[in-house]
Amino acid sequence: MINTITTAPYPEQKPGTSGMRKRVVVFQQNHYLENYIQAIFDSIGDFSGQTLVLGGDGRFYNKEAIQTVVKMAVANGFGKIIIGQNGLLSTPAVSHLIRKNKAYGGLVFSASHNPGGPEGDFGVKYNNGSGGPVSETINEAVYARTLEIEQFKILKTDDIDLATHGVSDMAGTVIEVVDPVKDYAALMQTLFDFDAIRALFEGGFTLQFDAMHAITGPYATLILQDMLGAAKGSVVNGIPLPDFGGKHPDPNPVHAKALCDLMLGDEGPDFGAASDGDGDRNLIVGKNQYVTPSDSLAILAANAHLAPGYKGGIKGIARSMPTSAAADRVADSLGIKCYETPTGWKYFGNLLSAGKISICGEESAGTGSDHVQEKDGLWAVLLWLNILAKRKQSVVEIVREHWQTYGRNYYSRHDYEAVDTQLADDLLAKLRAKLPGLVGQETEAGKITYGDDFSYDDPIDGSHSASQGLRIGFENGARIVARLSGTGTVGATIRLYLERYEPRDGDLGQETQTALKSLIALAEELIGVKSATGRAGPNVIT
Ligand code: VG1
Ligand code: CO
Repeated sequence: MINTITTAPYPEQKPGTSGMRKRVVVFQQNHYLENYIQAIFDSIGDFSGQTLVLGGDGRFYNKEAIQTVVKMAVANGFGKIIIGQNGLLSTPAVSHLIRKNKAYGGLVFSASHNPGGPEGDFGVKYNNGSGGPVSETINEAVYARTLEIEQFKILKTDDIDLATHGVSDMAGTVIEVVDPVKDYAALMQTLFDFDAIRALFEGGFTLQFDAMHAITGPYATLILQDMLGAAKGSVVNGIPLPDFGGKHPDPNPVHAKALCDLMLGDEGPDFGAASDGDGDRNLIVGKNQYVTPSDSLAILAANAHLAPGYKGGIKGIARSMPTSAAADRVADSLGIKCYETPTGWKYFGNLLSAGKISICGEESAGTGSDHVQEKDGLWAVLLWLNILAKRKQSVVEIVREHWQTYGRNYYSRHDYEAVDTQLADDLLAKLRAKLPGLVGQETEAGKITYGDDFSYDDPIDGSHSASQGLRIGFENGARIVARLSGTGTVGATIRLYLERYEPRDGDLGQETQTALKSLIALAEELIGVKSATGRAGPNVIT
């Protein structure tokens, strides 16, 4: 029986950079999840009889959310619902299942790299039929709907069995529980030279993949160990846990410190990698060589033709604005275009669909291609392995050679987390006001040539996105970028992005923070995050 239940709006259900993220306790409020899901269903057009994909990263509240949303999706008229077994699906796997099954869309239950558990975060993101996150316009429509919602629809019925594969019926809607990994693994086989990677492992190449007790455990175990022959035990923290073992499933040198430490010195494996809560991010680290995500994007783009899926070359590249310009240099040398978009994967969607780009990425450890419409952590790891297998060089050799060819973009991001929201807004407002006056100034970091608030006009649909980050650019290619995070759940996170370009005849071997010293000092002088917050430094440096 379909119930129409009366409800009242929650005023703050605003989607951020990547869906809506809140504390679990917020989601557990009466009808909170139901309101948001109904607001989505009310804003995405006519899906009656169509297919919906559902899955999440296994964090606390994932299964409860799925049980509720299945009943709502049935009551709202979907014809078929595809769900990952035990409610599990990585973000890229959701994207693939939407595309493969020509679904109307899909819902991902995750707060990505944010911690989980009863005290942690939960999130919901809706992806459309192309498999990618919906545009800002739809997000705004969903938000507007949350403010006026009065009722939601739900079927009154028993919970479904999420543990067993198979097809069942719920009030005329087909419910299919699928293996979360199988279709995704088959897609990877079409893109990469599995024989070459298998031969690499047979030759004694070693790897450690840290799944951080998040969603990629089962994917990495099947693909890397069972299909490609990496030694048993190469995948660590491979069992998804509702609280990720109490840690942040954020693959960066701070939260994946154990892996990064292991890679220092000569005793560790040849290759290290990690992924985040929902499996869309990647950390790449070679023996004694951390690869910045911006460099990784550039290196993958320059070498993609070595993998069967990209053997004809790539059509174009895109990177988010704060991501270093390393990829631009590769695009130049390939004679293709590099697009600069605002932060967030949704801005790549139109370029991917229109066939303008094949590869895209962000400084926040996200890289992906037109194989799905999401960033894809394991995809990046497999492309790296494919390149290593073909080039028969180590990570450090490949990175150094890349810098010799293209020059080096020294790059770092400094995050100040849980800053008072008003204070953070004020600091950025003050900087915004200063920007025009900075142009033409000579500083220790070089001459400032522009200062603006980044805005973006989508080349495909013409939509305009304003206020996407404050930029200060220098004659020598250096940049300081400041923006507020749109994924945090406590106060504001100020992100400072620092970049300096050293041409190939320059000194390419400096330590990153040292190379960026004058930019770091100038950023503090201009923005004053440390002095205003009274902090000694950033919480996280990547
Ligand atoms: C962060 C990253 C951004 C990424 C987003 C979602 O957003 O900076 O590059 O797309 O997270 O990633 P923000 O607004 O906090 O800077 V994930 O792995 O959460 O889907
Ligand atoms: Co993620």
